[in-house]
Amino acid sequence: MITLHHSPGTAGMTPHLLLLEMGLPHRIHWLDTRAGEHKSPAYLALNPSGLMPALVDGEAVVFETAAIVLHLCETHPEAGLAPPVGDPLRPAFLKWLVWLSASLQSLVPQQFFAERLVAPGNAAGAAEVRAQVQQMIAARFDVLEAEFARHGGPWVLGERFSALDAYAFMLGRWTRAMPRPARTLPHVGAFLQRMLDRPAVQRLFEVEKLAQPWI
Ligand SMILES: N[C@@H](CCC(=O)N[C@@H](CS)C(=O)NCC(=O)O)C(=O)O
Repeated sequence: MITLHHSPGTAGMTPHLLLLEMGLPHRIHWLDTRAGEHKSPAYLALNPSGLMPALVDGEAVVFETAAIVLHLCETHPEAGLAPPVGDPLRPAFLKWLVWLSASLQSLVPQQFFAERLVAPGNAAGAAEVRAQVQQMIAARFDVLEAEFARHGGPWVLGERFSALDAYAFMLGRWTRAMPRPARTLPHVGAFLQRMLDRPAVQRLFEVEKLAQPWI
């Protein structure tokens, strides 16, 4: 049985959505973040960074969202959520997977927790960092918008639905309260709406008990 260690609405949404899309039996261990469970010795034994998510699949313990995505896609190729090695779309899949993680997701905590990047009590500095990072995130979404405009397809890879769509959906959702939400972009906004129609996404919101607005 696969166990996903997760907290509603956080980065584990991507693997959670993939588990639902793939129809894989799994259980979720909801981390009690208010009690600091993600910093507890038991959780640090799974993810020494004390960050969510972590996935336990038999003997395998996987942390980092992108690594979990790859693990699920590679151990369940029958789900068809990643182009296999040799497929002409494989390089694009790898490129966008790493881009979503390294070039986009990595910016988001910096705007949610801008206080961590300045000296204690420097509220003005934190506000400045937050505003700058929000602009950087908006610029990264412009890159994704341009990719959708270039290929003209409904999904990140064009005509093929893939695990990238789960990841891009979560990141787009995270901008919903930022000055320039991803939903306001013509192509990315339409993509986010399209994702909301998927039964697995509806189930995701139900299981995670997330309130509107969803994107
Ligand atoms: N690169 C990591 C980032 C994970 C991450 O930052 N998770 C956040 C929730 S979205 C977290 O655990 N935050 C708790 C903290 O910063 O203490 C991944 O993709 O798994």
